[in-house]
Amino acid sequence: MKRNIHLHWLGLALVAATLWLALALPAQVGAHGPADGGASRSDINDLFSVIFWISVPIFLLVEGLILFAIVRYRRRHRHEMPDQVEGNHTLEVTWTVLSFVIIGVVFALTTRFMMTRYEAEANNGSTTPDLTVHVTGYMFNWDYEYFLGAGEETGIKTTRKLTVPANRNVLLEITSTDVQHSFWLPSLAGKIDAVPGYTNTMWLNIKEPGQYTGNCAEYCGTLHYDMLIEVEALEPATFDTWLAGRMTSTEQFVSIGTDLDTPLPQGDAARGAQVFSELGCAGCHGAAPGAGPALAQIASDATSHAGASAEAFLRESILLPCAEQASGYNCQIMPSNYGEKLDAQGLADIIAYLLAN
Ligand code: HEC
Ligand SMILES: [Cu+2]
Repeated sequence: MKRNIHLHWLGLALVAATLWLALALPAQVGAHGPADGGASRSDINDLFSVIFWISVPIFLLVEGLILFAIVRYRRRHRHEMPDQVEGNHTLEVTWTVLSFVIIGVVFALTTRFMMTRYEAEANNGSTTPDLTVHVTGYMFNWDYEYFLGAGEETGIKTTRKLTVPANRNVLLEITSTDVQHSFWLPSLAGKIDAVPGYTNTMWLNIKEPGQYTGNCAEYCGTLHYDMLIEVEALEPATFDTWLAGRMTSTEQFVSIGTDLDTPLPQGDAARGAQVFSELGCAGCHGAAPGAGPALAQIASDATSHAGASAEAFLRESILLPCAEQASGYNCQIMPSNYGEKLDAQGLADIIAYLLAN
């Protein structure tokens, strides 16, 4: 009997500890909310606060009632049968109606925010963006394509890193080529889904130049954690210089495609390391075998490939992942469009980097 009482206290202590944890954690969630820098962060924060403060009393009430019921209606003696209460129409109708009212209010606030303030604030009253970026998510990286105004081609494309001007209206048109991803920039503008076959939009008007990071917020596969978003917000004038420079180099850009034969220029290993990281190769090819084989030994492996030179082997492995399968791996996992993102120089640089390892 004594032991049972101890167990009761232990149970109560557990419930109390769980409650405390549950109450303490939402504060942490708040700390991850939008911070300075973005267009609509304060709106998102306000919305979060409203919902949070509606939830707090409900949570306390429900958990309090549970505790009350546990204590008040517990079985006190072995043979005692506590009161069996069943049903209460007034209460049931009340909480059903109340829930609907609360959900209705939250729905209305959210819709109002999404329909009006979310877009209008970044838009600064004008309807055309200064820069439009097509954002494409795929397993497991992000591609960006830049347009002036609402859609004038620049030819500029980047992977993983998004470069934008601060204090200007930037419209992101977000989609996906495979599964559902979510474009999340917690310190700038919240998150929005990247859905195949559908385009979602997000406005940015970043007040402070600097580096911002985000991540894919929809679990999409093995390397979901590595779908980083790197945003670099430049002073408008610096951005214009960057843009002009990139446009000139893109004009001369000739993608290598699936060309396995034209001789490559001299590669530069240091630049190759940079391209390797920009294109997200490192996500699959780390120091240890991951989604793809580790490439630390690739120099000697590649040399031992009968018939082909190390360079030819690497070139083929990068441009046509499925041409020659590394055993134990699925070649479909490696994106097959690197030939579109690389020119002869870029490919030569990556190969130089891999061979220098
Ligand atoms: C999403 C994962 C993923 C990414 C990103 C990726 N790879 Fe791969 N890679 C693989 C897989 C899986 C294989 C093994 C299948 C095969 O041989 O095609 C592979 C194979 C290779 C091989 C041949 C290795 C061998 O031992 O045969 C090379 C070289 C290579 N990748 C280079 C690159 C480079 C360079 C990049 C970036 C431009 C890159 N990979 C990006 C997954 C990836
Ligand atoms: Cu993802």
